[in-house]
Amino acid sequence: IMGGTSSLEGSHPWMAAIYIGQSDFCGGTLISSCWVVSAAHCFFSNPLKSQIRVVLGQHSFNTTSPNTRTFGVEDYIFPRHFSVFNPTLHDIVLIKLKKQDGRCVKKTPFIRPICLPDKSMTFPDYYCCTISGWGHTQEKGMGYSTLQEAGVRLTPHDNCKKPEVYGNHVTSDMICAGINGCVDACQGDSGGPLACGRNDVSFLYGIVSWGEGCGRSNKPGVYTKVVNYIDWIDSVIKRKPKPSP
Ligand code: 4AZ
Repeated sequence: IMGGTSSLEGSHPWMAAIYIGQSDFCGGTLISSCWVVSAAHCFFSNPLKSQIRVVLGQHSFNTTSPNTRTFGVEDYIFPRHFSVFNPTLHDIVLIKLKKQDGRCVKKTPFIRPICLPDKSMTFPDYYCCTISGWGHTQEKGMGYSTLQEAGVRLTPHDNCKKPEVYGNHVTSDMICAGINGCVDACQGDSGGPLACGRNDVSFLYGIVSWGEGCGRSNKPGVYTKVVNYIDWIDSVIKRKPKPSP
């Protein structure tokens, strides 16, 4: 995260740290007792499940504490249309945690799922949402040890689709955020949440996906638009879908 600040421990209790193989890392978000969502592009090399660890309740990078719980991965599932040849499209993956003594997550003050929006939920242009992660704090920088957070404003879609911004690379399955550079997600933040609040409740509105560099002016961060995938998420995690109006 560029332009952020260190978070207070426990202030992003849905934040997951996902360690893949020997050296890959991504963020993720806990959405129910056994399921974490992240970015599909983090998994596009089809890593062995046995080589993946999901840490919840983590504050400092690569550091366990009495507040952390570490899970193995039972499975990970891409949406039907995800393709490794175009990994910025449909950049969402569902990760099923392995149970430990018959359950996955036991809620604690440091570990609890975020709310999923319903599929008709929208937030207005320029609305201020929150990103968090352990990724680079400069485009040519390093990861940060304590979980960083920052406020970013939602970029109007027409603006993000301008030729001098991203043109047709940005689709209706994406949300842009970050208006004038400086504050942005960066390498290592991929898969983590863009959380937007309503009435003091945080909703998972986007997933850190891509962008040209980090914090460049006219190059906002691009996020997977979670509301477009709610039916798919419901079907995979067998959550009861809300009756549509
Ligand atoms: C990355 O490489 C990455 N500025 C993630 C987010 C952004 C750029 C790059 C957005 O994972």
